[in-house]
Amino acid sequence: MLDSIKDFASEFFVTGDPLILGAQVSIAIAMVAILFVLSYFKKWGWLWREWLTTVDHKKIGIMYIICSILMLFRGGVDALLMRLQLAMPEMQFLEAEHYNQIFTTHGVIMILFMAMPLMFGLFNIVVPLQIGARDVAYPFLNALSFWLFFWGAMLFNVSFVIGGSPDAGWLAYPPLSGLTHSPGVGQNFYIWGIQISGIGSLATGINFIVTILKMRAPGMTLMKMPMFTWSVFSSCIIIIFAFPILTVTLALLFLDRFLGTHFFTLDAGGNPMMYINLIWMWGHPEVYIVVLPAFGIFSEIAATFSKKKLFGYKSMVFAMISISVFSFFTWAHHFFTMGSGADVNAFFAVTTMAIAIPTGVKVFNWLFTMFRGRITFTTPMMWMIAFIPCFVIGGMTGVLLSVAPADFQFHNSYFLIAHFHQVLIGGVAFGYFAGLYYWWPKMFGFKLNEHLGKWAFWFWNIGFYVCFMPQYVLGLDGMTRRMYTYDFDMGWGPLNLVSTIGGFMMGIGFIFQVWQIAYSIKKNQKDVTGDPWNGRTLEWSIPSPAPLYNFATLPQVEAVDDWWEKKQKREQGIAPPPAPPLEPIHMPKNSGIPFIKSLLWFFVGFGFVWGWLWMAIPALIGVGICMLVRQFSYDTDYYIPVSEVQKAEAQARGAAL
Ligand code: HEM
Ligand SMILES: [Cu+2]
Repeated sequence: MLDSIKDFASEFFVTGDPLILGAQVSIAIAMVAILFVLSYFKKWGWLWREWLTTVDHKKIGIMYIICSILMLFRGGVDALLMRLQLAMPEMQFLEAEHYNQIFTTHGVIMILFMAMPLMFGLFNIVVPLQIGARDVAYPFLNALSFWLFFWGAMLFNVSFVIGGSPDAGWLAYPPLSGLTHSPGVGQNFYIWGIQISGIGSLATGINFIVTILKMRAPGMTLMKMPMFTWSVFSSCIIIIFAFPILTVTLALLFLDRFLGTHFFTLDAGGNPMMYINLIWMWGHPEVYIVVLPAFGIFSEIAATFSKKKLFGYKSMVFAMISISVFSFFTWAHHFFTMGSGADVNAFFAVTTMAIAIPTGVKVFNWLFTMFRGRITFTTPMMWMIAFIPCFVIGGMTGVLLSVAPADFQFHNSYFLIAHFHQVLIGGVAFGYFAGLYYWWPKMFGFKLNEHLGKWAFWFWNIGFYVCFMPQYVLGLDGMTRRMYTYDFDMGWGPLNLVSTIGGFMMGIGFIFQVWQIAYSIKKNQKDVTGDPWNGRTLEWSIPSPAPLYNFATLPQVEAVDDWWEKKQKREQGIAPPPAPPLEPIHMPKNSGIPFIKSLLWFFVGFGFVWGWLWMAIPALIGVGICMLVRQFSYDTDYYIPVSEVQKAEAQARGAAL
């Protein structure tokens, strides 16, 4: 009896490595500390009422952002561990298997559990405020999306201490990810973690498309929408077409592993290349899902801090939409080496190169927006300016990779690693950082400290080039990706050392950011204007942080950059039309169901990971019950009476004077 418990425990808990043991101990301590603090300060009720059951888009946005910063920390630690291992030839810091796990978790976490939630956080915080709405179209679904993401991410992360991490790369190609080559549970954690959070992402895509189409303030026609909202719209269009592919692909992979079907096996009629095609039909659009909103952020920032209208609004919209369509026709550039022949490769090479055209249009639009503008070098603007050369180099190396015959040389080399980090860090990460700095005062009512922000900026930026430029050379010298160590004789040592130093400089940049956040919270220099950057769009017309109902009366929109135009008119002495009388405001009620239902999904996933149907099936029934309960709840909304709106407005505006 005792022996079988011991056997089970040794399979269940990840053991052996001191790094993992250390992490296990610190996770346990952190959890106990959190439980203690919540109980000691009697905060459980507050946590449940204010956060776990909230359907307020602003709070959901904040929760997304907190999670993504934690995930950036974990993904970043993974990155630095790998860089340490590669710093010198024949290093013996990580073993091969451990290295494989780390690049897999790093890739998955950075893209799916860092970039995606940071993006959704910004969607949530900004879009309803920018379009003059009181919430998203489906607030309940929005909360469900968040909690599905949260518990999916938890399921993925728990593999670090329970069962073992996946190690077949961030896209889990079979046959490596199949049962024969990955018999452990790590790959199941991968499938279920991504699957659960992926359903949440799909729901968010639907939610924001409906929000943008149906909830805009009166007068805001499509062509008067702020550019960030356009970018969210085009990103969500991609989400609703791409995420179902991911769901199906992972489901088929799971069937192969769980029931022994042969969709992607090498024998019995299966074909692993089918998986690779399918996963990239999602995977390539996915990179545009995350980069388009960054383009939107940069457009807002370029206009605001150059004090000029965005140059070429229409061409920008056209470029965004054409990128979202084109992104579906380039997937095979990830495996030109598959052997599909010259015609197929030529098609995908040309479509890939074609995407450079709308992207180039955007770069010129940003440059012309800044041209002759009165530029102020705030931190968001600095990230914006640094992004342009970085993204241009990344884009150009991308065009090099798209030359199919040349790609036979570059494929899976460090040249590729340098290229995609250049667009993912220089485009996506820098973009979201800029957005976070820009909208932070709207979220919390105070700015982040600019001085510390500039330190963070320089460490990240210089570190970036020091880390990734040498990798282009290493790639051309023949160093391939996912290599856990290399011989002294290869001569790759010095450049790798430089690259590692750059990686750690970015780590210091991150520490500065955390310090900056902590410092600014402590200082709490209130922004009483609601419009600290002299902004152009509607979110800056209301107090910060926005009141529960966002807009006491819905704004009447007349122009692109409506708020800017209204301010101009006011300066010219033209009085704004009198505000319409206040009316009771219709709001959604909080609900515990999204949290509980997603937690049940976690148990469904955990059960299937281990093949424990006794856990998975009851949890699945629980999910069904949650759906029924929601189906028959009729008391889901309420009205805020005028007197309360008046009180809240007086308070917020009072603070604003
Ligand atoms: C903070 C600085 C970062 C550093 C130093 C870094 C470093 C690395 C390293 C060393 C690898 C493994 C290369 C290999 O052995 O094949 C890697 C892979 C990868 N990174 Fe990063 N990375 C960083 C940030 C990011 C970000 C922000 C993203 C995405 C938003 C990202 C996405 C990926 C992906 C998708 C892979 C491929 C994983 C795989 O091969 O399965 N990285 N990175
Ligand atoms: Cu691609």
